[in-house]
Amino acid sequence: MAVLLSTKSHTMQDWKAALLAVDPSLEIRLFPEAGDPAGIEAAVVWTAHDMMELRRYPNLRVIVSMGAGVDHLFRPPGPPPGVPVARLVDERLTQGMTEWVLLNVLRFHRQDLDYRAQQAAKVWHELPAPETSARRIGILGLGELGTDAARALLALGFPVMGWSRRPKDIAGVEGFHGEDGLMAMAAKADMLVCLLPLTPQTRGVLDARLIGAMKPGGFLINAARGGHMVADHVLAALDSGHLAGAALDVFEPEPLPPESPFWSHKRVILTPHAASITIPSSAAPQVVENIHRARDGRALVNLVDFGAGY
Ligand code: NDP
Ligand code: OXD
Repeated sequence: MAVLLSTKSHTMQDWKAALLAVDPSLEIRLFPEAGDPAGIEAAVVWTAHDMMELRRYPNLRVIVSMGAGVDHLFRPPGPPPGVPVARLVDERLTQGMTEWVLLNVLRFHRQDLDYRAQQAAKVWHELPAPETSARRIGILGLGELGTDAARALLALGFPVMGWSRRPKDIAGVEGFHGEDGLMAMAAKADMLVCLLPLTPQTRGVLDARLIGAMKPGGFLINAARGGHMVADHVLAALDSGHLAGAALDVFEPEPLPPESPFWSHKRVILTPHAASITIPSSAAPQVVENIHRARDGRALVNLVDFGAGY
């Protein structure tokens, strides 16, 4: 039985090598050359893959996402009925995200947008010293990524709040949940950081209502999914100055079209869905573990909860 691998062409060979380094006995087929559909037992896929295709494989036992997010797999028609889906929880992916969050929190906290503008205009002018203990950060999503970012920000001395679906108790983090909790957190936040999965419940959460609940002059940081953000609302808040800046890694659609105003907005820091990139050699052991578990009928690790959608 074989493993189907489907990802961006430039990472396909790296993934194949990484999986074979863990288990040299795997037969790996590179999409679209899947061969006999009945011979496929596992599919390791990233966004480009069409779920309709996977319905043609009668012996498929598991689908593994090459990333932490699985929203793309749940777009209609969704995974084939009865086939479990696993996602990645990976130390290096988490570390990469925490670095990206820290980079942007510190960039805004240390008035870097203003200092860059002053540099461009050759202005020598000292701005008031920022106070770390007074810059309150609210994190939407306290999962693998949100919790790690929260701990790193706490270690730097920022007051940290977090919003999750279920109540959570993380030392030093003021917890919120539910719709009221989100608005209460936003009202206290100087910066909001979105690290939520994209589900029907979280789509569009970064909208005028949420941003309007923040104090004027706040910052928005989104590394989750473009679908969390109502783009026009974020742009309007940046243009009015209610938001003093935004660091955005994810968009809908991707790649971001050249005509998007985000590209040239002076208060926007933009990266091309690169906040944290999966490193195949780091992720491969858990992917192979899940292939073995599915083959033996054992419980999967990092199993996606279809009911919750993440
Ligand atoms: P987890 O599943 O570990 O955590 C998700 C968190 O979001 C949990 O705290 C969960 O609450 C919370 N949540 C889910 N739904 C809701 C809701 N309706 N209301 C409030 N809170 C909710 O995910 P990860 O931390 O591993 O990843 C988060 C996302 O980051 C991924 O789904 C992906 O989209 C994105 N990502 C982006 C990358 C990039 O490079 N830009 C790289 C990697 C990931 P609870 O704790 O109660 O379950
Ligand atoms: C992920 C991503 O979900 O890269 O891992 O966005």
